[in-house]
Amino acid sequence: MRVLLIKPSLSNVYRWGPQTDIITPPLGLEYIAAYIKDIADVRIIDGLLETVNLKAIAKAIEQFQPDYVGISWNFSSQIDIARRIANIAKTHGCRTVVGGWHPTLVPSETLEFHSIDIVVRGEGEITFKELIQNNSPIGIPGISYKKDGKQIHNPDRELMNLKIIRPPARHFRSGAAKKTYNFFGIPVDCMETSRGCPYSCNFCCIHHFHRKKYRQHAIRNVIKELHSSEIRNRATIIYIIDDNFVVDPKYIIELCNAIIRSRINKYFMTQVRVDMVVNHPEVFEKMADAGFIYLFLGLESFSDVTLEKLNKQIKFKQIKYALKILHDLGFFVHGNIILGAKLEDTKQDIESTIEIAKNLDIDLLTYSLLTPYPGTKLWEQVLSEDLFLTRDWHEFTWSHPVIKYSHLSSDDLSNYLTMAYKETMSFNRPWQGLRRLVETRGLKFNLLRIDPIDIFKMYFQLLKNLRKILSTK
Ligand code: B12
Ligand code: SF4
Repeated sequence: MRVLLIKPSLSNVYRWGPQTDIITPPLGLEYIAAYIKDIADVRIIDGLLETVNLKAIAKAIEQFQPDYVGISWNFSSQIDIARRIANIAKTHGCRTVVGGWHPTLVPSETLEFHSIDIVVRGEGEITFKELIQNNSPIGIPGISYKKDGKQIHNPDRELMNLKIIRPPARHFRSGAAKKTYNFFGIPVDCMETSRGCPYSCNFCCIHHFHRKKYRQHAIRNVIKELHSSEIRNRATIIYIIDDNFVVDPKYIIELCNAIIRSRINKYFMTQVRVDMVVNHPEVFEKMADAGFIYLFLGLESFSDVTLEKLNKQIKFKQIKYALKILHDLGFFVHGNIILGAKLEDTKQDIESTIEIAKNLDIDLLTYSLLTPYPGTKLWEQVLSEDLFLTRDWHEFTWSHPVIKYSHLSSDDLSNYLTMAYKETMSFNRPWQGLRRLVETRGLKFNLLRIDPIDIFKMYFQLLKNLRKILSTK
């Protein structure tokens, strides 16, 4: 059995902001590959690589002649590219399977497309393995498929026990891929230590995907993975992709102690919540000691009323306090703001957000527009109040307006998005971050882990990218 796994390009994903310079490995497909490598001849094509386009994909399918083509469709706005790949695979007689966040959110709609045979809902490791083993979708939990023109949705699969999950099969990466994965110019690898999140922000589709459950990997397995040759020999910075890294302070302190004890000497970045910083500063101190340098925080809004409407369970006062704690610990802090986060927002609300952003002591701020996904409270509200401007997934990029507001037009929102970047992206911010990284934790402390050339390279890339954005918008 031959299986080709494809991660489509991000051609229609969020094009704003410096994070477009982050090119990360196809971790989801590498997890899947780990489960089928013993029962199938597997290859992975990563559409993020410069050399990969639809022609190259068609050629690879022609040469490899896979029985199954599996497409990873995480961003809803990848609809065109995901469908075009499925079309190519179908013309070569392959069975097409799509998995990832988008098909999991809307399996029926996904199956309506003529070139898609099977949808794997939720985590794909065991479901896809069983599909390949049985060479049939019948009776396999977690699968939706078509039979005689009718859709069949098998029951959900139980969530996996992450304590015994196999590590991702990173060895499927090509030489070009190894050279490509970078975070602002620094070799990066991705890892996962948990899945899910216990919070319920009203715009976030995580509950639909992970069914309100939060699960952790075994610490000894995380450490083993960090010591694997693919990570040890190539990556300088490890991006822990967990949606919410600090949920269980005890686990994080144990994990950080294990990282320190095992002398991994890598830098780390991840995503965390403001309230955890404020309530558990000791965890963040330990993270700094373990090599965490870059933290992403979903700030979403500076208005307590809006934060409450989003069910974010944080306050503006906590945002400011969290920034101080993190800066005192030497972290580089990246925050994201949702413009128009409240459906009643006025021009004045957005202008005041931009004013506050200008004066906020943070190293990098990015912005997005409120975007609803099925399975969220926001989706239900926008649907019931008939507020969708479009239901075309192509537009669900977080940078296109997709909702009707009472006091804001689509042009207003697009203009404010441009304005927010232009007015608040200051070159001083990342430089301050660099100074802090060097001064606060001490140059010696940081140099233990990273080549100084790398850190300057990272900042240079960050600034170059900011300049590019500012000059083109
Ligand atoms: C890391 C990450 C990023 C990184 C890298 C993204 C990239 N280049 O791929 C960065 C920071 C750049 C990023 C940015 C954004 N992201 Co993001 N990101 C993630 C995150 C946290 C982890 C992805 C990951 O590696 N997961 C780990 C692997 C193991 O899981 P997986 O890929 O989902 O694969 C599993 C299953 O989905 C399934 N599966 C997946 N593919 C396939 C294929 C087959 C054949 C099968 C059988 C199964 C299968 O099986 C796998 C194993 O269980 C996810 C949320 C999440 N927890 O997954 C959001 C997520 C994908 N991001 C999201 C969004 C919205 C964005 C932004 C638009 C946000 C913004 N406002 O800026 C931007 C887009 C910018 C861009 N140009 O990429 C949304 C997408 C929602 C949607 N429906 O479109 C998600 C789901 C977060 C959320 N809860 O809303 N992101
Ligand atoms: S936005 Fe973050 S904190 Fe809120 S539910 Fe999603 S992952 Fe959890």
